[in-house]
Amino acid sequence: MEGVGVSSALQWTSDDRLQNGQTVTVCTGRNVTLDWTYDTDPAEHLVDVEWYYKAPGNTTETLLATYANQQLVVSPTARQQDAVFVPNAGLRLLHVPPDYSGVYTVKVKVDLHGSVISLRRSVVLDVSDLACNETEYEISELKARVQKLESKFELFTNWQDFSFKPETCADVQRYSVKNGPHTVYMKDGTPVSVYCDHTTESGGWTVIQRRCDGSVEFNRNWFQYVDGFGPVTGEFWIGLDILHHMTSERSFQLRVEMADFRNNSGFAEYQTFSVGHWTTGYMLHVSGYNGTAGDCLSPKNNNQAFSTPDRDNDMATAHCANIDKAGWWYGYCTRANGNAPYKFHDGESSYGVISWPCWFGDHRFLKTFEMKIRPV
Ligand SMILES: [Ca+2]
Repeated sequence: MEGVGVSSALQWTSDDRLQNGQTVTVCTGRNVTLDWTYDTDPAEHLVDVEWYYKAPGNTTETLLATYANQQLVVSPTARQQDAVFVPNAGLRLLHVPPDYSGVYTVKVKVDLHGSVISLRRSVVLDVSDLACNETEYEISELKARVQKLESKFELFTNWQDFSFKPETCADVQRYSVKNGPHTVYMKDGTPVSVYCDHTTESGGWTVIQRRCDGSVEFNRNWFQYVDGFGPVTGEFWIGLDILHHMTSERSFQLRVEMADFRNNSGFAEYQTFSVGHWTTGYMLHVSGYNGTAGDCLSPKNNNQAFSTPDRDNDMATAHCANIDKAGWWYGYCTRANGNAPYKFHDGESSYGVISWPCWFGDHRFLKTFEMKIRPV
């Protein structure tokens, strides 16, 4: 006995993808998959699967293929030689010509306790003309162009692989405004990891020094101050050698930012900033003050060589860097120094702490201190 099935066991699982009687449009020469699948109950036994084709305006169905006893037999009368029959129970047509248009039907028969139940599903295939093909072609061309642009953009954002080599954070700002570590390159091609501040005053700042939590020892020798130390995301000194190379290529401005333990913050900006060659003792050149914290740098530190606790290049009889336990451009032992030992609480001292006495006229401990530069 055969009936058109209302079997609770036989379920078409592809209904959400391909509705019975649905029209599927495909461009000439393309592939199309009519993706039916079915699911049988363990009590059911698959009898066979048959695929049919009916040309438009025709009432006769042509058998394309049969699957039974785990064997697929493609009908010799079927001209759909470019078809792939999937036993469960899809049909894939390759490089369809226009006369592949028509109704495609799959019929599945199962035996349930001696009763044969069959279920049919049909799809109307509409093979479109060449214009559609051209549109498809244009779309695929556009997709290819987008892919190319995407890969270029990826290269651009991973600029280590790109020919553009930024020399400062102002160059980095051309393609990334993300605050944080970035690699820049010295003129000789040496890569240097720096911290970029793209938030303050239009950004583009290369941070050259930071104090914020006392986590890094700044009582260091000459060569350590020359090479730099500390992580750029925390407390660090960028290094005199890098400072010299960077600031000798272009004109730079300097911004010094600070905050105390009493919730005050201030800044000192200098329109010109450069660090000399090592033969000058990495001499500081700074001028053109503007800011809220007072000019604590240009009057006494301009044109001074750098000194460290193990190297006295200052003008004083005393060894200022040794007293302060910090490297700085000392002239006489002035007390404005961002590299002196960090204090973890509010207070005042006449020497030996990070301070900027021009700000409030006292030697209060500073909670944070940051120096950054950018090309003018
Ligand atoms: Ca001295």
